[in-house]
Amino acid sequence: MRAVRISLAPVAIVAAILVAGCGSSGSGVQGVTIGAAKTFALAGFQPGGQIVAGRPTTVSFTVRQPDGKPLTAYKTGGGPHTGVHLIIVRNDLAYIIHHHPPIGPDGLLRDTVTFPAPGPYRVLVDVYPNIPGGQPNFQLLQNITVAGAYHPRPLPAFKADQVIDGYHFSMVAGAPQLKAIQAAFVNINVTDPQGHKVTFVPWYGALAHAIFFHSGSLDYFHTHVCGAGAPNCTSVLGATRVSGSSTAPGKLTLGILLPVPGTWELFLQTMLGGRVLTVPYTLKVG
Ligand SMILES: [Cu+2]
Repeated sequence: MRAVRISLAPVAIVAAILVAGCGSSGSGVQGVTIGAAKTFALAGFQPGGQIVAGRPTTVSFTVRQPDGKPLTAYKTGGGPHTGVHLIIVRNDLAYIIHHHPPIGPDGLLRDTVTFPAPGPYRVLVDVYPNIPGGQPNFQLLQNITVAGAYHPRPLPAFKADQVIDGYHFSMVAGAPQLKAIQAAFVNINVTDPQGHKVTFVPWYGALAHAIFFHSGSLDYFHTHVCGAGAPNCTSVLGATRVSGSSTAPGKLTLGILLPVPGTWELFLQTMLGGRVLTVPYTLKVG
């Protein structure tokens, strides 16, 4: 396919102001441009050249602190809320990439990403800094374009039962009734290709990750299901806190907490059979 130059949109220096906890970039945040010297920002984002679909691409950047120096102190330890979460979606939410790249020397983040198809993508960097008394996390954004013809896809209809790689995911009560800012829980039963209840294992500090993007605005939220006693698992939106649980093999209880109404895509991610499986659910939030 023909390569076109990547476009680096000015949204790069838009920082997110932060809702505490696992955090969302809620509506109203993305248009706020803040002087580069006064807040956190992505610095040195690469690639600055063309991106070709299907080809491993090095993505790298640092998080610049308000004083201009790269951030090098990140939260560590158990649970999912550590380091940097690199989450990339195509704007139509047809694809998601979720990595936790290691923090390199001088705070350099570097990862290899293979973009699956052409089109515009949102790169969301969810940062968990180790700043005593500071905010637990915040998000920084970068828009990029992968060369070639973009054929946006409509979101799939909600499906309570889905089979991914032979594993069966069943949202027990069907489509949940959701309201903005109100925490809700859904139960999902998971069986392996032989019909047995699966055993969940931690991946990036959690048994399951629930990543939510708002269709259109690309607002973001993220909740987790953690093992018993795992630290750093609760997500916070304003005054509301939510975390999921898994009380029996094959059973996930997901916490859902979304800042605004509309259509949201939930990407449920869990590692089964040595692979990360992604299960998409299209949710309506009133
Ligand atoms: Cu996660």
